[in-house]
Amino acid sequence: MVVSDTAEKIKKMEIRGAGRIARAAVAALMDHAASATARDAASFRNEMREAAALLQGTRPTAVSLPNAIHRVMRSLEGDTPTVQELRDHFIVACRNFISSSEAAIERIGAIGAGHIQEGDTLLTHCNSEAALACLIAAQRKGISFEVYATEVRPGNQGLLTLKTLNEARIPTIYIVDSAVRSVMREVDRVIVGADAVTVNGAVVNKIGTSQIALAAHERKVSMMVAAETYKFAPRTILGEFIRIEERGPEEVLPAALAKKLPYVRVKNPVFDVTPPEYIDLIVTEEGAIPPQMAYIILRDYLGWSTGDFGGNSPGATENFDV
Ligand code: RUB
Repeated sequence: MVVSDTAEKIKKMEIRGAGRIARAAVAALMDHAASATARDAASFRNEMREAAALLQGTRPTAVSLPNAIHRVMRSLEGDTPTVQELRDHFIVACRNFISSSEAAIERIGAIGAGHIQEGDTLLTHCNSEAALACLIAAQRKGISFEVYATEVRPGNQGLLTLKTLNEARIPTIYIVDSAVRSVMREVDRVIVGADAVTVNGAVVNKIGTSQIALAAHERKVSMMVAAETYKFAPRTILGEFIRIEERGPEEVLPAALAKKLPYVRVKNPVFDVTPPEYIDLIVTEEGAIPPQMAYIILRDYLGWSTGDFGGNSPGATENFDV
């Protein structure tokens, strides 16, 4: 697909969910590389940088997006004599990213299923393919359980979750977001995905996740997060915050109605931050870890350290210098 089309789809949330956004961006870069017209390596790199910047500017919160782009853009580093070689190298990197991302979901499903027990009642929020992979893998293992799925105002991503759970024949109860605390006494564990995981183990996910975590904490219900390691945010090592996306007011209040309410203003943050104290486990493709181990994932599995961020270093997630 053309890069600008993919960028538009991500912006409009026709392509959504942190993992899908990352794979779609990399697939678009791969197509772009295949059809790039540049005649020399330097112009090819420039063309790819421009495309990468366009994609990266689409949604600010999902760290999977800059991390994925950074990973494939890194393959353009070094001395490669011809455009064709550079292109081939880049396309292989893109294919590798996409297949490793898919494999990560499968592995997370297998690990997460090990934490779901016969007769459990789970609760999930938004639409996370990593969280759903755990539920589907548990179902395939023959474990019987039921799931509360939230509506997810204002985007209604809960409907996508219902569809997937129904297709997998998993008994599901649909609730409005504000019913979470009322049903929490019947819940054994909460399972959600992540758009970003910070170095101290805080999880950024769909708005409402932190309220769910609070309600779970109050009732000592286990809070599990399913997240591929490329959702861990390297720049939080420096104390940098994850930017929380705010979307337009019309997603919450129709414009025609808003016009009649001149004293009313809408605030529409679409993600929130759950502190590590309210999270029991983060299930990654490298294993299930307590949130306090997030730094170990960044340092030992992903190879980041504070020294990677100086000046023009390739460590900067928004830096396409190659
Ligand atoms: C999606 C959302 C999902 C995470 C994880 O928000 O918050 O829980 O992205 O999803 P939006 P996945 O609909 O605004 O993109 O596990 O599929 O990466």
